[in-house]
Amino acid sequence: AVIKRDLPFAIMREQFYLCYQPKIELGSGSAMGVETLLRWRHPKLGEIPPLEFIPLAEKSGFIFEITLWVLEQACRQVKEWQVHFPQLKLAVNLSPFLLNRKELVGHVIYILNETGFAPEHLILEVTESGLMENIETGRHILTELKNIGVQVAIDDFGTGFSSLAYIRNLPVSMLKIDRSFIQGIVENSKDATIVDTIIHLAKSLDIQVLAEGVETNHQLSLLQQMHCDFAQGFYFSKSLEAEKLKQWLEQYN
Ligand code: G
Ligand code: G
Ligand code: NA
Ligand code: MN
Repeated sequence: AVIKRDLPFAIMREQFYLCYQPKIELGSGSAMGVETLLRWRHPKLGEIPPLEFIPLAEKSGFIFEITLWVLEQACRQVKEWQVHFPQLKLAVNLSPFLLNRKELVGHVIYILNETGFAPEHLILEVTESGLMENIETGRHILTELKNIGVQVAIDDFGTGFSSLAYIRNLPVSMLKIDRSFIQGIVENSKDATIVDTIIHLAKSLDIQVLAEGVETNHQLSLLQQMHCDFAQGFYFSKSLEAEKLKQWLEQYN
């Protein structure tokens, strides 16, 4: 109840902050970009996980304001990092509830202009299940985003009952294979087959593919053998606060 009561004030009271997790290009081994993840530090309750407050924000509609806040902050931050790491892309999670907000694209354009962030360096991540539930309006917004140069990635791919035949007709530039499949690829040959198949099909559709939740060297080498394009996970780094992430970039590259 406190969470619900205080959520609408969290931006104004400066209780939100962002963490960033790096994404690695497996071919070159270099950092391709970062995914930003929202954190809420409540003065009484401490750290409140997004899984607790994002659903509330979605119900109340406050997710719209939160997402724009995240986008603006992260664009400013990554723009700073791009001075030293010009290739760096920024990925922001987009709640499926926003796929039917027609004003969204106008706000995205406004924030890109205001921060001077290149649209080609922005990736918006939409979960597979969220997209499938809002397929018609989703298609419309994704097309508009593509037209302004923003990339769209399908998050948690493999969990949402879509087919690649469906994805083929959406303006999507990357699939993020859900970490539940990556977890098992070393021990479980079925998981390995699923991952290998997703990678092959994505490539044949000219869509980039990223493995989520990579935790071990063994998983990484399998993914390299499968010619996966990108990876993300604790093996490289957990999500870090801005200052720490900057240090990570400096040491990694
Ligand atoms: O890193 P973490 O435990 O915080 O992420 C938990 C979940 O919260 C993930 O599914 C992630 O996509 C989601 N999440 C984190 N930040 C945001 C955000 O800014 N917007 C939305 N919609 N979801 C987010
Ligand atoms: O749904 P989304 O992919 O946006 O969620 C990001 C979530 O995945 C965050 O909670 C983040 O902490 C978690 N995460 C990122 N990398 C790893 C990993 O290597 N292993 C595990 N178990 N979780 C991870
Ligand atoms: Na994500
Ligand atoms: Mn995911």
